[in-house]
Order: sequence, then C-alpha cells, then structure tokens
Amino acid sequence: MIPTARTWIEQAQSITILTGAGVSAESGIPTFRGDGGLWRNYRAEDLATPEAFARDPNLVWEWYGWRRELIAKAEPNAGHHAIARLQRRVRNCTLITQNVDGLHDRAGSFGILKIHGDIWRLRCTACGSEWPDHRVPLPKIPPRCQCGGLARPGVVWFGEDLPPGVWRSAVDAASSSDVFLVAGTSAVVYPAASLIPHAKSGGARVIEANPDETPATRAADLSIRGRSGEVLPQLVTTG
Ligand code: BJW
Ligand code: ZN
Repeated sequence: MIPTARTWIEQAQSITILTGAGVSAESGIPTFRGDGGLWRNYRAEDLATPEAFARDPNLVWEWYGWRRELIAKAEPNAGHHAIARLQRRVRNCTLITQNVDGLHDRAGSFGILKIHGDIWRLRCTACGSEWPDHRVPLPKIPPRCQCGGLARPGVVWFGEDLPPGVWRSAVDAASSSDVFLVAGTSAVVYPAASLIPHAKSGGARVIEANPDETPATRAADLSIRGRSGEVLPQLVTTG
C-alpha cells in the first residue's frame, strides 16, 4: 500500500493535498468529532455558528481562547513537516487545509489555501476590517475593533460561505492534479469534502491517510490506515 502510494507521488507532476484536524492531533490539538471532540459538553456544531456567536459571544470566544492557548503551545508534527517537504520537492504541489491553527505555516508550507480561515486573524462584525492577532491570552474577551465593534475569529462557521477566491483556487487545484492526498479529515463537512469528487473527475488518483474509515474511503484509490504523523513521512522520503 505505502510503496504504491509513494510511487504515485514520485511520478506525479501535480499534487494537491487536503488536510483536516487529524493532521494536528499528534501535536495535541483535539479534533472536532470523535473522542475528545467535545469542549465543556458542547459540540463544534453548537459553537462554530454565527447563531451561537450572536447568542453568546463570550462563550464562543472562551472556546476560541482555549484553543488559541493549546495551539500556541503546540508544535508542528512529522506529518506537517512531510507535507512541507513534498511542497519543496514538487513544483506543482498545492496544500488546501480546513485547519485554522497555522501549524502548516509553522512547518514551512507555503501558498496554503485556508478554506476555513485562520484562528490568528480577527474580523470586525461592524466595519468588516480584518487584522492578525497572536496574543495569548487575549487581554479582553470579547475583543473589540478600533471602531468599537465586536470582533470575531477570522474563521468560517457553518452556514457561511467559504472565501470565494480561496475556494475557487482549491477547486482548480483539486481538478487539475495527478494525485490528491487526503489526510486527517472525517470528510463530512461540505463543500470541503466535495474536493474529493472534483479531484476524481479531473483524473487524480486519490490517496487517503486516516486511522479510521471515512466517506472518503469509498472514493479513494488507496486508503492507508494510520496516523498522518507516521504515514506521511513514509510517503515523502526525500526532499
Ligand atoms: C487522524 C488522526 C491522526 C484522528 N492522523 N488522522 C452539503 C451537504 C450537507 C451539508 C452541507 C452541504 N453544503 C453545506 C452544508 C452545510 C455545512 C456542512 O457541511 N454540514 C455538515 C456537517 C452536514 N457546511 C457549511 O455550512 C459550510 N458553508 C457552506 O457550505 O456555505 C454555503 C452555504 C451557505 C449557507 C447555507 C448553505 C450553504 C461551512 C463549513 C464551515 C466549517 N467550519 C468548521 C469550523 C472552522 C473554524 C474553527 O476551527 O473553529 O471547520 S467546523 C469543523 O469541521 C472545522 C473543520 O475544518 C471541519 C472539518 O472537520 P475535520 O477537519 O474533518 O475534523 P474532524 O474532527 O471531523 O475529523 C478528524 C479526522 O481525523 C477523523 O477522520 C479522524 O479519524 C482523523 N484522525 N487522529 C490522521 N493522528
Ligand atoms: Zn470595526
């Protein structure tokens, strides 16, 4: 299984990678679903919505504050590093991530298509301006914009559109790759999961790396059961 996947990757002219929360699990960042996916008995679906933020911005900000603290203390793992190596080795290698944690950036990946935004950016709900903020902890919750408006995390919640330019680039990359590598995602959140059929209809060979079966398993040409921190370094042995 691994030798075949390695050969496909070595022969590919164009590779697209889609990552999800599982890629950061070995860095100590909890995934959204499955064991450890709960925070104070709330599910991600209860907190990652504009309605939850409108109802109780403090609660939502407490969750993001907790996650920002965890992420700030975490380090990229061998899976993040393997992806960055692959990007350096293959000229046409696009990384699409659903993760907002910034660990791919810290591992040296570049040109990352962050389809669900970035936890280290804030956006004003009043004037729409956006800015980076890496402070941990934030001095005041909920944070405010210079205009006095309430700030929100610069991420994409359920029911919200993905950043249109980023999404278009993600569809283009998926549709034009020889190999599409899907790692650490449950592949249940749309439209991110639709990148897999986009890749297949563009002729890509789909490789999945995940300890568990997911809806992507059926679509995958090869499904490798294992942790991304262990599997990805075996797929990218040079570079
Ligand atoms: C390991 C591992 C290890 C463990 N190594 N692996 C079509 C059909 C049905 C529904 C919809 C649809 N189109 C749209 C929807 C609605 C909705 C949706 O998808 N709902 C479904 C849940 C049913 N989608 C949206 O609302 C999206 N917007 C949209 O479509 O706009 C257009 C529109 C507007 C208005 C109305 C209708 C449409 C937006 C989705 C935004 C998702 N946002 C979040 C939060 C981001 C900010 C934040 O981080 O706080 O994104 S939710 C959360 O889920 C987060 C993640 O990026 C996303 C995906 O989760 P992910 O990464 O897959 O993580 P997990 O936890 O689910 O899985 C982890 C995996 O790792 C597991 O498989 C483990 O086995 C594995 N793993 N250890 C490798 N060591
Ligand atoms: Zn403002």
